[in-house]
This record gives sequence, C-alpha cells and structure tokens, in this order.
Amino acid sequence: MGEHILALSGGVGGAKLAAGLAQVLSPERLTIAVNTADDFEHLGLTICPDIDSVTYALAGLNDVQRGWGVADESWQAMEMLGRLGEADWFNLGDRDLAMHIARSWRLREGASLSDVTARLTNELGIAHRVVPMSDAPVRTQVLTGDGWMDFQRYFVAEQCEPALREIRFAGVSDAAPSEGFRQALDREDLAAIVICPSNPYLSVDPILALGGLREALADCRVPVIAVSPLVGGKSLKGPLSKLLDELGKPQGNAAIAEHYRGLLDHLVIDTSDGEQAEDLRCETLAVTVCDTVMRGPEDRARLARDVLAAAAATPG
Ligand code: FO1
Repeated sequence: MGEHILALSGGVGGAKLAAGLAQVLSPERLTIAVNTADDFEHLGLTICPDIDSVTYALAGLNDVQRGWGVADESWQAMEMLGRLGEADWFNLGDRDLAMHIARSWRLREGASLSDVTARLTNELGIAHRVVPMSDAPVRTQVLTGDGWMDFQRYFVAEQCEPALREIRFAGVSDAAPSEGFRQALDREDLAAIVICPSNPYLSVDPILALGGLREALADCRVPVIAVSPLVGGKSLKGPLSKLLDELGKPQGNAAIAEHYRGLLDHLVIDTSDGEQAEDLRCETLAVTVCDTVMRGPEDRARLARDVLAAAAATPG
C-alpha cells in the first residue's frame, strides 16, 4: 500500500472523519477535497460552509452541538444586521463572520479559492491540505413545488421542508477539479480514496459531477472506500432519509451502495445496520461493519483507523 490518502468531504459528518484522518495521518499523507456547491454569496460575502466545517474541525474550533460554525460564538453582528433591516435568515456568528470577510476580501483581490483556503487553513495552524473541489463556482439548486431554489435557501430558510424533486449543480459543466485535487488524484503514491460520511446526493455528487471525476474514480487503481452517513437507517443530521423517500430511492445502505455502484470497492456501515451487510456484499463490493458514530476525537481517530485498515485490505 502506498502512502497518500485522498478524502472527499462535505460538511458536518464528512468534516468529522476528515478531522479523524488528520489525527492519524501526517500532513504529507492526506489531501481533503471539499464540496463547494453549498457555497453562496450572501451580504456581499462568499460563504463556503463545507470548507469551513472541515477547517473548523481540523483547527479544533468547531461547534459540536450545532454541527456548523465556531464554538463559543457570539452573535452581535447578526443582531445589528437585523436591526439594520438586512437578511437574518442565515446565521453568521461574529467569529465565523471574520472567516467570510477574510475569504471574500482575498478573493476580491484576485486570489483563487484554493489559494485563499490554503492561506486561511495555514493561518489557523492546520498543516494538512484542504482543497476546494474546484476553483470555479458550482452551486447546488433543488427543484421543489415552488420551482428551482438555491441550496442554502432550501436547507436553512426552508429547513428542507419542501419536497425535493430534482437536484442540479449549476456551473459544473464549466468547472474543473482544482489543481490540488487533481494533483492528489494523480499521485504515484496514492493508496486510497475515502468518501467521508456526507450526503451522497447533496455533498458528494457535486464532486463526482466535475468533468471526468466519476470515471476517474471508477477506473482508478486504488480502492475507493465510503463510510455510510446512515446510522440505524437514518442520517444523524440533515435531510438524507427524507430525500431518499422524495427521490424514490430505497431506504438504508442499499441506496448508498446503489448510488456509488461502479466506483465503490468498499462500504463501511454502522453496527446498528449490521444486518444489511450480507445483502450488500457482492463480488465487487466489500462491506465492513463498525461503530461509525463520532462523538469526539477518540471516535473520529478510531473510525479513521478502521477505514484505513479496511482500505488496506481492499484490492483497487
Ligand atoms: N445551518 C443552519 O441550519 N442554519 C444556519 O443559520 C446556518 C448558518 C451557517 C453559517 C455558516 C456556515 O459555514 C454554515 C452554516 N450553516 C447553517 C450550515 C450549512 O447550511 C450546512 O452545513 C451545509 O451547507 C450543509 O452541509
């Protein structure tokens, strides 16, 4: 087995495993490529929720309870924005706001999202490589009974309540993988690709939708291993189970295996779903059952080790 691991991550659950991998792998051995299709422009700022979830988790700054944003946050800027009559449906904490200001300012100065992400993670003391999936803007939009809607409006303002009929990633046909992402994929010493426990349809699909990416993963010589975001058949956070219903998909890990069919070599599922393992296993898919719930740093590191061991035992 070679040396380098490429992790694909969305926010929250994905960020936890990304942080676990960073706990057990040295910086030279890990690249984390992050979904940027949840990004949006709000109050003149570029907000990158998944990059920030990964960054805050790696820097130990993340709010565990809320699942997004910075711990020990204050909300004075938000309160003042409300008083000024500005949009207050998307909560920006004071410390989090500093991140969006720094990023937006650097982007406006002409830096790429890759450069800005490298700079900000570095300033926060993160030695591991966190790269955006692309430097070009890609934006998730969802079709509901009210027509097409931007992702954050659906997710935060509408609390995922409208039934979802279709998902699209605006801009993806013009977006290439970022240089850092491409370099990690092309590494001679690449040993495995880990798909973190993020929503396959909303958080991982935008990454796979980048030109040639799904094919590159299907054809790659190293094992592709995914950790299911389902625990006891449900996602711990987020709308995955509801979405499976609305999109007419099977419930449970059968949906995850079906979604990644052709590119996945190994699926890690939670002990609470262990009885599904036999049905999921086939000639081209190995299945590992372990505890995938990450309550703290020990759990994150343990799951990261389990995933790396499972990957090492999988032919590409
Ligand atoms: N999620 C919410 O449910 N409500 C919010 O007000 C909210 C604000 C927010 C601000 C910055 C940030 O980086 C993330 C934020 N999130 C919020 C989470 C975000 O909508 C989701 O984490 C992702 O886009 C889904 O992965």
